[in-house]
Amino acid sequence: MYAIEGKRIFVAGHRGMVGSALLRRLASEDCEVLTAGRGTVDLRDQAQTRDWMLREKPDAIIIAAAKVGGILANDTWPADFLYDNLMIEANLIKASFEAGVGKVVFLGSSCIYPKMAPQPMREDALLTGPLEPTNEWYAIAKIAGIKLCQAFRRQHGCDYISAMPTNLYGPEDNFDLQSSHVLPALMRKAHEARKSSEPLVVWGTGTVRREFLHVDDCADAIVFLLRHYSAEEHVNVGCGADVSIAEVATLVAEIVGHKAGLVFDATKPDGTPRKLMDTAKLTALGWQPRIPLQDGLASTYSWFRENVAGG
Ligand code: GFB
Repeated sequence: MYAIEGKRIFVAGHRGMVGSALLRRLASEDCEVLTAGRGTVDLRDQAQTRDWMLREKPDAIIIAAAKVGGILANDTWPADFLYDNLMIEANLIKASFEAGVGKVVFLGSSCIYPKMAPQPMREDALLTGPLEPTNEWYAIAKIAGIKLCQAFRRQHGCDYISAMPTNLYGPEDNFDLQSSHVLPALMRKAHEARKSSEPLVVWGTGTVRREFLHVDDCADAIVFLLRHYSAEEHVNVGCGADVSIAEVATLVAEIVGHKAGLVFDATKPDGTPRKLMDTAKLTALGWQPRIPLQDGLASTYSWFRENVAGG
């Protein structure tokens, strides 16, 4: 439906895990990729964002720029997660309209759904119940982004769409133990403890379940939706299977070679009990993930060793 050949595509947030995966994915396409580092334009600043967009006039934009983090970061910095994300998306979506951008893909998160949404979570579960308290600030910003795309589509006929990825992992992830998501944290902790008899410390009870998708699969799905999807409702992006945190911690420990077992830190929050996406809509459009969890974790661990841990 939307030909990207010969187009100028702005990847907002190209230094992040998703943005850098989009650059890798788009490198094989016949399109020009535009990027803007933080030193060039602060996307939280309306005038800077508008000026840059009016000057560059991209044909399409993928909004991968966001303030992101794991459960503790979300819980600790609610103002940043709400304000920064509202500003980034509002500035980019309005500036896209003003600059005549032909297609916008806005990226959200599976935490937009109610804490107790029926599993697997369908797109129409949005706004049917209360959110998970640890990440409601981020979720509300992302829900506002979906609604802003829908509003511009309704009022002005803009081809703005939204994709909701599940929990992602892969190269360029944040491995900082306080602000990261679960997989990079477990990988780092297992790596650092692998030669000792120290158990791997897992936050929460380990019983909650998450669906993990490799970021290269996610980038592929986003480019697929950029090309093939144009409608008001957002689309879930996931792999359709979940694991418990204890199971995935065991898998990480095996991959890393950590053998001293797991211990659970109940002082840390569990968050949502389960977050499994219903991916029927994306599957019906013709997209499938390719990277099994075990392979994706093994290659991410190699990336971590080479790029973060120093061997
Ligand atoms: O990945 P994570 O931080 O985020 O945590 P959420 C997932 C689960 O893993 C929680 C547990 O139950 C954590 O308690 N966990 C175990 C750990 N060990 C660790 C650890 O060492 N570090 C971390 N971070 N978790 C985020 C949202 O929720 O997911 C965001 O806060 C966003 O808004 C993102 O939606 C995708 O899956 O709970």
